[in-house]
Amino acid sequence: MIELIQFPWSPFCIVQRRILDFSSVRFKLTNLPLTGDRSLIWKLTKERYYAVPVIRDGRNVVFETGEDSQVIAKYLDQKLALGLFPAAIEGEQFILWHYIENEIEGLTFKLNDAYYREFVARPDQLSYVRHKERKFGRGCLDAWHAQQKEMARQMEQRLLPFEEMLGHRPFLLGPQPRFVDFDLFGMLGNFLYSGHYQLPASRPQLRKWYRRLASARLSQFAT
Ligand SMILES: N[C@@H](CCC(=O)N[C@@H](CS)C(=O)NCC(=O)O)C(=O)O
Repeated sequence: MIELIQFPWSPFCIVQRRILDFSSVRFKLTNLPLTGDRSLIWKLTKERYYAVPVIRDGRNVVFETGEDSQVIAKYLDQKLALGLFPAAIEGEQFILWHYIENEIEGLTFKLNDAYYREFVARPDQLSYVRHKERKFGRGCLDAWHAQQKEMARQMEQRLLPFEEMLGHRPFLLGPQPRFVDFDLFGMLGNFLYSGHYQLPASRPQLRKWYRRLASARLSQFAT
């Protein structure tokens, strides 16, 4: 059985989780301890990777090879015949997933992290704070808490192109979901994880799309 090793709130893990749910395949979820103990992944990947998500599928252990790679999604797409990466729209998808994973994710993870105390267990908070501060500087989590309004406003602006696209079709690139739909869904799923936010009221098409994708199944579409 396919196993997804994850943190439940991680945007990139939500992408893969929704893809697996979409496929209706049976899969197992394994949550990593937050305490900085990545030994399960380190061992599985033969000391080549320590981030999440990672997929274990029998003897195959699948993980990203670069910031831009979509190794896991492409593996699941091929194995489960999901039609997420048609060659004819590879270029459009490439441009879009950069925007999604940089311009959108760069705000959404901070908005969620502003509430880390509510979803990271107390004993794990020290390593969480240290991990964030080593990358983003001292006091970053409190600063993100203070800057929520401004960041949410920026996010709303950056979501406008998706709102415009979804005014004309049910999914970002046409009548059925492609990889970029799941990618955006993962970033927004992370944004919504703390329970403190909603998708902006000024983005009604996006809100409808989010609900549509949350329950979409492969069997509804001819790939
Ligand atoms: N581009 C990678 C990014 C993965 C990533 O940044 N994962 C985070 C969690 S959301 C992580 O595990 N970072 C390393 C760490 O926490 O030590 C992907 O798509 O999987």
